[in-house]
Amino acid sequence: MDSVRYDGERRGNRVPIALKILIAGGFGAGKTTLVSALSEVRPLQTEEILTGAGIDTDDLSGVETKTTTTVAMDFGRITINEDLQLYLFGTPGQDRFWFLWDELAFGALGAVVLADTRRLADCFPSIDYFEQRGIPFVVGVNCFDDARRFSLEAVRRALDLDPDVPMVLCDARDRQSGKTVLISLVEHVARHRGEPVPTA
Ligand SMILES: Nc1nc2c(ncn2[C@@H]2O[C@H](COP(=O)(O)OP(=O)(O)OP(=O)(O)O)[C@@H](O)[C@H]2O)c(=O)[nH]1
Ligand SMILES: [Mg+2]
Repeated sequence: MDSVRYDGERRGNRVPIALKILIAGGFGAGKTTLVSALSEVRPLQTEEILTGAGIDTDDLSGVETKTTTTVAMDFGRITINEDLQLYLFGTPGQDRFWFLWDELAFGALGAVVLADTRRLADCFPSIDYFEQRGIPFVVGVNCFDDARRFSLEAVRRALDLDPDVPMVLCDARDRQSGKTVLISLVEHVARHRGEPVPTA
């Protein structure tokens, strides 16, 4: 979280700082939906149709109505002010795309792990990934209409999360709800780095 940059030709033009944030979580947890809801530009998506060919690898239990899946990444952008932009990268949800993760995570400020309480275990690999690399993250519990409601404390216990990892209930379809998740991430990153927590 740096100050302003200027362009290389020293014309004094301000170049906004771009911070990279990952939106991760298990298969079908709502990553693509969240990036789309938050992005001010038409999001880049890499959705492919789920076909019978994936029957042995794609576990659709709990998300039976899902028809597509991300096969590379999602990309979206948010302008905070003239000096700061957030670049959002949604990860693919399925294990067979793990080879992309190191590229996507390179230089990331932090991450949102979306959890779907119908398939909570699916977000363990994302949590492990960020914990092992010391990348600060928050957990957004995406409240699907047909999912049983659990308290955040119950979800925290089930995920065996450190007490300092923020958790937020959210609706990935809703921009305002998504912003609340991002704000909690930015505040968490600031605390993690020992920097002053930004105020809205
Ligand atoms: N009711 C409800 N549906 C949601 C919510 N978030 C996502 N969905 C729906 O759930 C389905 C899966 O969402 P995606 O955003 O594709 O999930 P994903 O995590 O990107 O999936 P993969 O990339 O395949 O891992 C879509 O049909 C969404 O419309 C939510 O908060 N509530
Ligand atoms: Mg997706």
